[in-house]
Amino acid sequence: QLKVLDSGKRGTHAPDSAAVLSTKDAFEESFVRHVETTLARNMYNCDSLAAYQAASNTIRDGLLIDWANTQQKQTIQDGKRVYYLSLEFLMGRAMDNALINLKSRDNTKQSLNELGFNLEDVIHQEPDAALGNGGLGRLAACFVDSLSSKNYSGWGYGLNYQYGIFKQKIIDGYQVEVPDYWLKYSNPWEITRHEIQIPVDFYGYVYEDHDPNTGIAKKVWSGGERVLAVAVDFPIPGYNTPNTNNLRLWNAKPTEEFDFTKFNAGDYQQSVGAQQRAEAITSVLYPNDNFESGKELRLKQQYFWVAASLHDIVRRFKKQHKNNWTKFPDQIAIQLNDTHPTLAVVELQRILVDLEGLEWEKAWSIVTKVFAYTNHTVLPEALEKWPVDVLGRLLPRHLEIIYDINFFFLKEVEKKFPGDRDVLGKVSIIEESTPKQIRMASLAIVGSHKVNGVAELHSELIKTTIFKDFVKVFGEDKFTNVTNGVTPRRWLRQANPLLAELIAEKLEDPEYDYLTNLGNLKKLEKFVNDDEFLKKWDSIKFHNKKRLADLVKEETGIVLDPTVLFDVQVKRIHEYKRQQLNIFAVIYRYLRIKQLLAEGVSLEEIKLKHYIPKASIFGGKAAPGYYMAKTIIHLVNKVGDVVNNDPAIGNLLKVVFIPDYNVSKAEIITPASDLSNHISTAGTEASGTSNMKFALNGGLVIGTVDGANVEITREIGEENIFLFGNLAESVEELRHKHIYEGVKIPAALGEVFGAIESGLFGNPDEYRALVDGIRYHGDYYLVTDDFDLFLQTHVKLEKVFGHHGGDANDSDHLHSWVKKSVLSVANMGFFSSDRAIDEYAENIWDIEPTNQ
Ligand code: Z16
Repeated sequence: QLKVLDSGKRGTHAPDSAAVLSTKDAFEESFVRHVETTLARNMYNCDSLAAYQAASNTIRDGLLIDWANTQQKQTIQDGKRVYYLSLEFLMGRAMDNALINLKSRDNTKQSLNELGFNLEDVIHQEPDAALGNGGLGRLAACFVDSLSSKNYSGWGYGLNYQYGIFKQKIIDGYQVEVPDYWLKYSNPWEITRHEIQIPVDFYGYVYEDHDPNTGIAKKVWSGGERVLAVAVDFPIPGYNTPNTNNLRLWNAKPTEEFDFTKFNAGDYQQSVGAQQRAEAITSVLYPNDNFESGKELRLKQQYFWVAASLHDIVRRFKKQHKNNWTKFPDQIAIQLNDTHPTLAVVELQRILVDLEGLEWEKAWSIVTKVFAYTNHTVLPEALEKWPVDVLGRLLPRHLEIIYDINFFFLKEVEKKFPGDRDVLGKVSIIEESTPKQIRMASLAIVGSHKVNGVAELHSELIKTTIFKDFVKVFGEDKFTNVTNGVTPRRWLRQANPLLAELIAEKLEDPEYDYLTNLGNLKKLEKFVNDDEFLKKWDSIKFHNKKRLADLVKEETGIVLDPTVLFDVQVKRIHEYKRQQLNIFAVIYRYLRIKQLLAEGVSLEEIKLKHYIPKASIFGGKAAPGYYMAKTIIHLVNKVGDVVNNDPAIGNLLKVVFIPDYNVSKAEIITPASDLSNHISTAGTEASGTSNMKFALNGGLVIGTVDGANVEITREIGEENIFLFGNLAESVEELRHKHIYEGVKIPAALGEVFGAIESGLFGNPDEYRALVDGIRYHGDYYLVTDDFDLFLQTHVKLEKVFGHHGGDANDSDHLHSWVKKSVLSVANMGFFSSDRAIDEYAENIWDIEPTNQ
């Protein structure tokens, strides 16, 4: 034990964020110090990138003190903490968000000005932290923001991928993937905890041993390969509170242990090389959204992350509460974000039984109290299953435990439904297929005390379809709903500062307290007949559209007229999300315009009588191995080439594909939409979260009766949204009909197919799979059933939009469209991720906010 003399200074702290960021002098002093010491540069030789690094290091310094104070406070209060286990955290940029949450944006802007920099330029230097694919990863990012902002004690646990989601380039209309090496310049927001290194084992074998004291037999796993998990922490500031939680992501590092047999055999190079391969585990994020490819490295990532996180959680518990295991579920809740972390259930059981010597039953009752599982999809191709032999080779002891869990579980099921082989087969964790597979969702359900879906419709669907047999076994109460939400700090205040400001003014809320009390938006309703207000509202949308037009010009060279209807669909490209439905309708519109022109109708007359001017704006990434999604991207780009270069069309129609859609681009695109598309085949989109972001920013929605669209409609009123399409309850029958009676192609869609096949958009063979999938292979996503309804809904909504969007003096537009926009925003309070987190806290985690 080292003796340290207490000089009376041990309680001293460096300045916290309030001290560093609330005065210009403090900020500037720290900034200059970071330029000169951290960066080893000087103020004469300081570009925007260096300024970004100096500024973020300054903010980071303050945050770390807030972080330390928070952790100390939380430890003393000794309340329950939630751990959110997610393989993806799609954080985006950190700097602007930190300044907003710390309420230090104005001071920092002025300080940077005095130093000769522009805050916006500096903010744009930061690369996105893109450690996620889409909705699931961004939800995790919104949730950690809400955990801090609502004063909960809650940590995120994930992986620190060296490469995030690939960057998308569009070359000749094709998607090309470029690696995203986001850590090129050192990352000021991450703190590597070199002292926290956790060994994680793989492979090896299991043998039986006896406890030397009791003589009781026990299983011992002797691993064959060891990798170290090193903790990398990201402080998560809350809005308007000192509460600062932690996001801990793991890096894989080789152990220092050495393969001496190889070394002694003179194979030094080989030996070092094998060690170095450990780092591959955390090198790259799997780029699939709603699809599981079943690769062994993915399973390795999952176990590495889960083992390190649980070891960390258990170590922290033991420091406070020794081996008082019955207290464990009172102190700790663990949320499984999808089935990716399901091995955590098995790992905790292994720790308690094999390492801590608890009896199986006692351990299992702790495990099932701790875990809860969120399901995010019903798509069969997204449900994780691991072949028994793959898992057994990588994790031999875990496979035994899974079999034991299944054995005890099926025994209970058998008691409840004696002799019902059918139910047993359906709920078994092991699927008796060739090869045998482990159903991760079944394991997650059996190991959890609550299972939730992410929107009402979805939560009902899982109870009646994929999990219906588990409802029979466990009863209804285990299955619940928590509708998703989004953080209004990033998705309103940060993305749309002008609208956020107008709202603050109207709510007489100069401190922007509504950002953590989003229900207050309701008060906007009373201004809905105030023309001055409506004009201001509309002019902010116009400003945001100009900002997007600038981005589009920069990225694609295409010039958009900001007065036309901006019709947006940005999200991962997937057949179930039906970007193909959208682009087919665009093609139809183009064909009709061409036909009218050919009949001698003038452009002006077409605008007045047939089609209002609009820009169709697409964006999103396709998984690199998803051929059909890539075909859709290609078609959108080729349609754009034809339409945008047709001099007869003018501004009547433009088609844009924005490359590399990501969080920071979403912050520009979302506030600029007049209309956004959420048009998945009914029953396929679990929730959707961009629908919430668009509506919160005053964009109207065209959507199917799917996911959270249903609840958005309930909140904002059906007169303020454009719903269309067949309902989820009809899908099965329609699919059946397609197969047994053939697919009927509506006339309008037939014309579109004809144009594609004529070669109007290049070699028709390129689109063969897309068209034939509909014509000859059953039209699984019901494009034919919803196509005409989609067109009709457009006719209706375009009448409401009118001809002069963006013209503040068009009173028709103001009193129809803009009013709907205001009423949407006023009623979107429910969709704050703060509300979602409160529901998890109360109904699933049983935790209360900490005292601040
Ligand atoms: C994902 O992004 C989602 C589900 C899933 O199983 C896997 C991934 Cl990577 C999405 C859903 O598709 C979307 O509807 C939902 O809003 C989002 O998860 C968050 O719940």
